[in-house]
Amino acid sequence: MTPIQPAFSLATRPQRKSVFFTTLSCLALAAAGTASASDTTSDAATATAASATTETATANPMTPSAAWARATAPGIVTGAIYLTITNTGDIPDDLLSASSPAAATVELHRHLMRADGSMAMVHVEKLAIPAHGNITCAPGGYHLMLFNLAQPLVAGTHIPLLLTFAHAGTVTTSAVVGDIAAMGFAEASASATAASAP
Ligand SMILES: [Cu+2]
Repeated sequence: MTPIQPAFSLATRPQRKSVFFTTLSCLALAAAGTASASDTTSDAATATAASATTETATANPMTPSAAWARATAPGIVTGAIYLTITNTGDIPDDLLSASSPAAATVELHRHLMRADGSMAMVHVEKLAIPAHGNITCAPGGYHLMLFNLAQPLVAGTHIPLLLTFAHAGTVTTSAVVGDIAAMGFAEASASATAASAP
C-alpha cells in the first residue's frame, strides 16, 4: 500500500465543526498498529512533598508516553501524533485539546470503519481517560491530527506537544518522528535513532 495524497487542501478543508467525516486520506495506512510503551517521556511535575495531606498532592496524574508520528512527504500539510496517556489519579479526566508549534491546528480525531469497510475520520471533542487507566492513540483509532504543518515532519526530529486536560491542566511531552511507514513508537524511535546517527 502506498501513501495516499490528501484529497483536500487547507483551502478546501471544511470549516472546523464539532463532527465531520471525510474519507481517510491524510494517513497512509489504516491498519491498526500498536505503540509499545517501552519508554516514558513524562513531564509530569514531581511532587514537592510540601504537605503530607492527600488533598494537596501535587504530582500531575496525567502521564503521556510513547508519543510518535510519521515523517511526512514534501507538500503534505497534515500529519498525526499517536501516544499513550496514563492517568495515575483517582478521578477520570478528559483530554480537551492539544497544540504544537509544528502545526497551526491540532485536533482530536478518531478513525472509524464505515459499514462498507472504508475508513473515515471524526473530530472528537475530548478523549476520556479513566482513573487509574489509560488511553492509547494508534493508527486506525484515536490520533492527534496536525493541520497546516509548519514544515514537513522529518524522521529523527521531535515534535513538542502541549496537552490540556479538564482537571490536570497542561502537560507537555514530545513526539518522536519515525519514518513515513512507521507503525508504532518502538519502530519510530528506532528509525529516528538511525536517522540521527552520525
Ligand atoms: Cu485525523
